[in-house]
Amino acid sequence: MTDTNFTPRVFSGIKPSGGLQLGNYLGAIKRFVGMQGQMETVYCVVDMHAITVWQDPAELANATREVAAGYLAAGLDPSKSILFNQSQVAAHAELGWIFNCVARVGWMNRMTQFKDKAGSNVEKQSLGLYAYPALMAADILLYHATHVPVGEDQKQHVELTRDIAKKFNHDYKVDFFPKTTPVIDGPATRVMNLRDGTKKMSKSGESDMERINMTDDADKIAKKFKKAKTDPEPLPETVDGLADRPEARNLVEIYASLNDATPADVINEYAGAQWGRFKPALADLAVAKLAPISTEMARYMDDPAEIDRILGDGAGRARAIAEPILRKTYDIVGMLRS
Ligand code: AQP
Repeated sequence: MTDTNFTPRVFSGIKPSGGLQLGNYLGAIKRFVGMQGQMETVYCVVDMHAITVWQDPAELANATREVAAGYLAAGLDPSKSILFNQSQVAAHAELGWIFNCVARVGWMNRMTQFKDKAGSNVEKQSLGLYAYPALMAADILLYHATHVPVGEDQKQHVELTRDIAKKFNHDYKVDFFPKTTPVIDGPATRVMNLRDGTKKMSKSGESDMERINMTDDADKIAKKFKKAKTDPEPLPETVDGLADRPEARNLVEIYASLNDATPADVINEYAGAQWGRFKPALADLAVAKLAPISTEMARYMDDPAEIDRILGDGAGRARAIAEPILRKTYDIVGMLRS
């Protein structure tokens, strides 16, 4: 439920841990653009989150620009939204430390994304990967954000943000941080891996064939959808028929999201269709929707100085909101400042 004691404000981010993939676009960026103009919107390239796993320093700045180019190419307008990269606003790290001291180890131990990413190799992971949901809470609460559009995989972290805000308010007897609402809507809040419909599509997944990159050309997109794993059955007559068919459901949901439709609309059009008919139609639709964005991304990437200027300007506007909130937090906690 939305916290009506606070002015509505949106915050969300994407980490530059590789090139953008279709899940980032449908589950996040496309929805970020949709919220622009409805309330104040603050969007971040969360480079401090990216280094929770190793990032080549020679690549990181470029990957940061590429996520920014993806935002801009998809329609984020820097005159309507604040757009910046996280490491340019030091208050994120400062509030992140305070929240490390509010969050409980037991809460962090329940974070399923850490378990998925660490696998059986927990001891070798960075402390940052384990603590990252507390930094994410700081990213959000530093702006007193009331709404956070994310994909389904981030729901647990936004719920943790609410728990951190609640404990801070309770421990210090204040009503300072809002209860943030995760905004998870539309048909593609969990885009799945094209080779395994039980795993999420990711930037850092092992095989390039399992994801659509925002920079893939038409041939690659067609090839990846053609080779996408499916079961042998044709598309069902009703959406209920997708229930136990993860790969089929994923392709229908991608089609629906790209076409601003619902899975039921897609099934109405393609009921009983064989994959030989549906997959080329999906590839054509994806190319029609993604090609203008990737062309625009390339145009932005040809002018890195302009991207840096936009991020620098956004960082200044972000600091103007964040720093007073951080100062007030220090006062509440009792930090002496001379
Ligand atoms: N497959 C997905 N379907 C829907 N939404 C997705 N998001 C990511 N993958 C999907 C959403 O994109 C936003 C930014 O995510 P992120 O880059 O900060 O972290 P992530 O979720 O860990 O993304 P990746 O692509 O899986 O990165 P790697 O492989 O580096 O960990 C979030 O809103 C997320 O929900």
